[in-house]
Amino acid sequence: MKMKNLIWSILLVPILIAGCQPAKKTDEEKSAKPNVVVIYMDDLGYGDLSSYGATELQTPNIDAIAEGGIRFTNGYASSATCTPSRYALLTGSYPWRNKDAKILAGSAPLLIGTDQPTLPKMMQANGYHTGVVGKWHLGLGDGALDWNKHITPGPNEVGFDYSYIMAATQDRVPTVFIDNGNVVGVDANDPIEVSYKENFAGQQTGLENPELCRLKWHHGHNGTIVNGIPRIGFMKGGEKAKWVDEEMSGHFLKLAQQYVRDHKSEPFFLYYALQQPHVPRTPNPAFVGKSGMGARGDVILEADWTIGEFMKTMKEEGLLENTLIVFSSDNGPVLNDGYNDDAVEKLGKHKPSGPFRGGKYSLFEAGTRIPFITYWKGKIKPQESDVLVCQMDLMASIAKLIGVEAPKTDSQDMLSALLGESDKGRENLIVEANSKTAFRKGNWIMIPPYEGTPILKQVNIEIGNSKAYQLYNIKEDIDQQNNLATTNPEKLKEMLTEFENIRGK
Ligand code: NG6
Ligand code: CA
Repeated sequence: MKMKNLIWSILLVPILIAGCQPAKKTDEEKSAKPNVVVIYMDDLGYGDLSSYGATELQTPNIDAIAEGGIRFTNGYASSATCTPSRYALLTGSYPWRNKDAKILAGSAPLLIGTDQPTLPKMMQANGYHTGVVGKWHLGLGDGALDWNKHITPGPNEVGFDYSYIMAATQDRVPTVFIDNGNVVGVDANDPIEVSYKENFAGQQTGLENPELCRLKWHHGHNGTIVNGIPRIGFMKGGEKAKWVDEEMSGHFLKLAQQYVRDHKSEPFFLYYALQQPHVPRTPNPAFVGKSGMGARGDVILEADWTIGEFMKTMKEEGLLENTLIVFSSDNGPVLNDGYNDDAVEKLGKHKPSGPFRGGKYSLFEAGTRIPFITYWKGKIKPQESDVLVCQMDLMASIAKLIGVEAPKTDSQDMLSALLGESDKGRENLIVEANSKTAFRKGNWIMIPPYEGTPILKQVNIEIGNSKAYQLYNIKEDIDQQNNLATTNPEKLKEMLTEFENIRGK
């Protein structure tokens, strides 16, 4: 070998070796693809956190996220119930555009079309690993669902590489976990059957055997008894697959932590959907009695602790500086949602709805105005923001964050507001409750006339129905007591016209 070639070879070797090894990510490359974690609660009200004004409950771990990030005071879920809010969060579409986006039975087919754009699909296509842990409630399968076989389509067909879920809610059958489409603990000798129409011969129900229930049903919830708790719907078999309610929170936590550890070296999107404080409220024994407010308070404290543990893992893995964390809830609060669990009796001075009127199921503010926090260590400056934002906007905002074009949906890019770099939010928003809609623009809220009961008696919540138009100035009249529809007809007309332009007549 000539001297010159030898020198070249010596020079080239380290370059070639370096070329074969996976390149270590520079800080710049890392921040170009920050991780995104959505921590999503179920039925947590605006007033349920001490960082949102609660005085009777202390939620230090969620408060720490709020104190280190942005505490939004005008943050909305798109709906006053679970399924439609989650639909909007994951698809960026107003749920009222899809007539099936209502509270789903545990056996309902998948609500999101497999050809529909979704937030996780968008991330997947741009090099992210995507995962969901926790409550799903967006339907599974395509109609003929066999719980004993691989279940598809489901989360894995609409954008999630990894899914570990409960099908619907903690109060609905089947009371089993589903790991990437397969029921955990499924047993061919004890097949699972599920029906929302009729009971299976010989199966005990809350209706016929109330004496077997450790938690008494108040309305609904009188189907199959699992772990002493009567549920919505009927289920047979699957003994080994049934979850232990008191262990659910810890179980989801471990999986969320494991997900983060497994995917820390690649960009990831985690949708961590906790089940608290939805019914049945089944605190782990470590939290029983801790709130003095009964099971509803106890499970909020448990969720707060759980989120603290999750945040510890994020910190230990060095991920906080490179992750946008969004914390929110799918709809407003409810006390008695079908079980006699002392939520009403032990409430004391606590105000789950905060200063707002209504609650879960309501077109009034407390139905959809929920805690909404963004956190990103070192990137987001701690602050409070009164900018109007909706969970539906995460899709377009995250598209901006990761530098891709967002699919065309109702989702609007609010990234600057979510990072605290702008005070410009949505100009308007349509919120939804039980397929009825109301319109917010600026500080005004308009609720069109609706037939139906003004108060949902079973849960004791004003849901917003009235034969007259309702118009409120939410800034001056935070609890919606002064209907200005007749005194300010110009404003009403302006609101109505704009609402109908978006919603259609
Ligand atoms: C209702 C249930 C309620 C709750 C809700 C769904 C009855 C009488 N009430 O139908 O308990 O499960 O559905 O809540 O069955 S959500 O937060 O998932 O939307
Ligand atoms: Ca909910």
